[in-house]
Amino acid sequence: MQYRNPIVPGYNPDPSICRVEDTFYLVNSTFEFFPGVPVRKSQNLVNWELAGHALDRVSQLPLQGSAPSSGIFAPVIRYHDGLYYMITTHVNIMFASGKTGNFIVHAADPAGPWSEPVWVDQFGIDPSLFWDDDGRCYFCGTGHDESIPGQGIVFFEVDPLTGEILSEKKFISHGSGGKCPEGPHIYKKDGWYYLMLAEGGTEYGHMETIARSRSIEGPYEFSPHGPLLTCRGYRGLGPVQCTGHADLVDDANGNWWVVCLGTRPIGPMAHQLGRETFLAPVFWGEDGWPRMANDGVMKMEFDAPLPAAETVTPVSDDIHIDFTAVKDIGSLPPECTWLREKITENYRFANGLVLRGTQQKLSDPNASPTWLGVRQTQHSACAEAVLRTELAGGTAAGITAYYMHTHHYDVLLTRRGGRLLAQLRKHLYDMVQVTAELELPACETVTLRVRADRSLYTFEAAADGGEFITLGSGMTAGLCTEVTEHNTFTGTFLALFAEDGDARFDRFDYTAEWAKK
Ligand code: 6LW
Repeated sequence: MQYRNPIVPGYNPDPSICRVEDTFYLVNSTFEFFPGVPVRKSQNLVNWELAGHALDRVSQLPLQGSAPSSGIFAPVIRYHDGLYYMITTHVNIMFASGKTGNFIVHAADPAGPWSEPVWVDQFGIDPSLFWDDDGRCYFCGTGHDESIPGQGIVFFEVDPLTGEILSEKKFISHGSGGKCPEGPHIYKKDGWYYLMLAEGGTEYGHMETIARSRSIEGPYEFSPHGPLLTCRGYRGLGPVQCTGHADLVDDANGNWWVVCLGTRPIGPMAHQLGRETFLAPVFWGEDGWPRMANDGVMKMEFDAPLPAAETVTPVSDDIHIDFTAVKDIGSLPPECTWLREKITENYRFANGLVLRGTQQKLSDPNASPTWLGVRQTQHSACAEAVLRTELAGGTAAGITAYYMHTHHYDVLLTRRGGRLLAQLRKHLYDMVQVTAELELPACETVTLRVRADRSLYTFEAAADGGEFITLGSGMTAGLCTEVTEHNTFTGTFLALFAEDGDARFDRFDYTAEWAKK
């Protein structure tokens, strides 16, 4: 059956997947955004329902003051003996403690509630769990090997309910030669232990390598076929780039699949949607090595034997919210996301969503502005918001196309000297400028609109549902990961915001259009 990639579009990196009977569960990293680690479920690997988040309260996920692209790095989801486990790294805690940021939460229901964290005393990222046939649970993740010195894959037995380390730490691999061996997972099949790694860094040299051993502690021998998947070298000519950080899963029909992160650049080495989750079929050769279809090169479409293919329905990323019908913050769609802290008193529901704008602004580093966003999932996308015009002087509120505090374009309403103004405000690096301003007639509501494509974000405003007037545009390139000052790992959101006073929103509509073939 034909299916399209990415299976989880928009900023959803570092995927991990497991299967329980006929249902698949998938998690992604979330960095400085709250709630953390979305848990999606599917029976056909194409239609994914956002069941909840593994980290949905501050006691699990303190993000105040987190730098861009810090917070929650790669997660892993596994199931054993009636419980779901999610292990990940809070890198702020890792660096602040100098000891560890690796923690495990567990749940009987993947939709939650998930437990409070238990910590595993290992400095490094990308932790993973593996249960052997005898029920013993093992941790593997990155670590610094003093003996080389360098980054390696550290391995030890662990109690997944307490985080207690139960055996001596060993380094079982240093990769096949790519930089940053990370994202390890252990699998067992036909008497072999397989160790799969991400190598090469999560950019354009990324690859997923696989090795095997008859002993779980190794030594591990790498596949003679080279990387299971990559877009480096001669494989790097397609529309999907940076593939790596993968996880393997089989379905109830005995077919195997790999999920991995990848990017859909708008042009050579520039992507703004973030690293997304892709799916490809995997086949096991007579020699016992797994091979990804299409010679390990990710495609936008595959024709493959999907599980429960009869349940596949058309995929839509659209989100429509009538805030006048929403009674409280808990009733918002699960895709709604906050930047760092979800300060609930700044989000009130009274015949619409009243955002209480504070002194924390979109352009402040490490801040928690009043901000409510959804991930942009396709290059062609549109976000509309209907605001009431009862703004106090100096308040600014509207929609932001937001990558991070130094890279965002905002279409907003404000008042100055009693005049109602629509503005286009752009922040790129240390340049912040209102590049367009339009005085609006007296009106009850204003609809702000952002239309995105591979080249531009176009910003418009319409009074009382009338004709849209274009304020201007911003280059899509300005919101790309590759142009940020430091290495970043996130993606573009379309978000409502308010600064310096209250703003009331009647509705928010996000629509996205899959690229034509
Ligand atoms: C992830 C690690 C990585 O934990 O980036 O570059 C981190 N490689 O695998 C964040 O995605």
